Amino acid sequence: MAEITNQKERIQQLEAKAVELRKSTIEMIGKLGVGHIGGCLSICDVLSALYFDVMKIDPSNKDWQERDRFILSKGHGGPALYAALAHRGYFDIQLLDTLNRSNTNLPSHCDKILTPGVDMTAGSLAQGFSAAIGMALGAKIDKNPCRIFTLIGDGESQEGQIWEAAMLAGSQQLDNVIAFVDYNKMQIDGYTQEVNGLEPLDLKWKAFGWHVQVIDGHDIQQILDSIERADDEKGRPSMIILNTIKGKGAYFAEGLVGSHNMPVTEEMWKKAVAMLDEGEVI
Ligand SMILES: Cc1ncc(C[n+]2csc(CCOP(=O)(O)OP(=O)(O)O)c2C)c(N)n1
Ligand SMILES: [Mg+2]
Repeated sequence: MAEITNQKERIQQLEAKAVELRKSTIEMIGKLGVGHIGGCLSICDVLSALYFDVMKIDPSNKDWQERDRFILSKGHGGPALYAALAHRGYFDIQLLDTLNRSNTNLPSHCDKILTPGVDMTAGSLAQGFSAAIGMALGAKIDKNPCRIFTLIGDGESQEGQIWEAAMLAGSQQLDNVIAFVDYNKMQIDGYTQEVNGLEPLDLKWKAFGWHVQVIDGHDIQQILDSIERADDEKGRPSMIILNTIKGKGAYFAEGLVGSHNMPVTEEMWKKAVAMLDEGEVI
């Protein structure tokens, strides 16, 4: 009974964290006036699970060799990652107000030299994923027990470079990789299925030698369970396909292709944050 209560509390805390990450992301982009809000809000739940539960990390020792890594290959999701890093204690939350301004440590796309806690520079789609697979191979050679988590977009999945790296990870049996696709069904120009369809996405990853799971990317319990199963899987890398909603949690962005990189006014961000504060589900 106590175990069930603890698990319920654990999930509730991570759900609450995800709301905090969404609020910070909306506020950060809103204060700047424009940004990739759609693709940031679709990944807040997985970021909450990773940074506040799953990953073996230590913000006070950010260069710890055996730490787990997270590579946000869709680097335009930087603001959501910055929210997670700030709330996890890598830097002052006030710094979020400097997003993408001159001399900032928080550029719109991730930069590992500038931002404490960022494990790889990204922004040119698919390069982060290749780097993640290279890191995993390096960790195996070094006998470093760390895990490499990485996240790609669904539009990003159309890049040939993704599949080169996928093939290598499968053939090298890199079971220290746990990857996610943010399957929000939308990319910069429209619906992914119309631009260059990915289906059957699960079978494609399986064919490349990966263990594959398909889950609701906004359900913390499913995210935790799928990572646990991925951890248990030996001899092959793991892909977790997250069914998500672009712009999740912001009334002006949710489910809209136009939320890819959109202007956000003060009125919009304040109303959206207030709605999240009041627990209003849209
Ligand atoms: C190599 C490369 N080509 C094009 C772009 C421009 N670009 C940035 S985001 C994006 C769409 C990505 O879509 P998706 O992966 O679905 O991410 P989401 O917007 O859903 O977060 C494009 C084409 C880029 N950053 N890198
Ligand atoms: Mg997408």
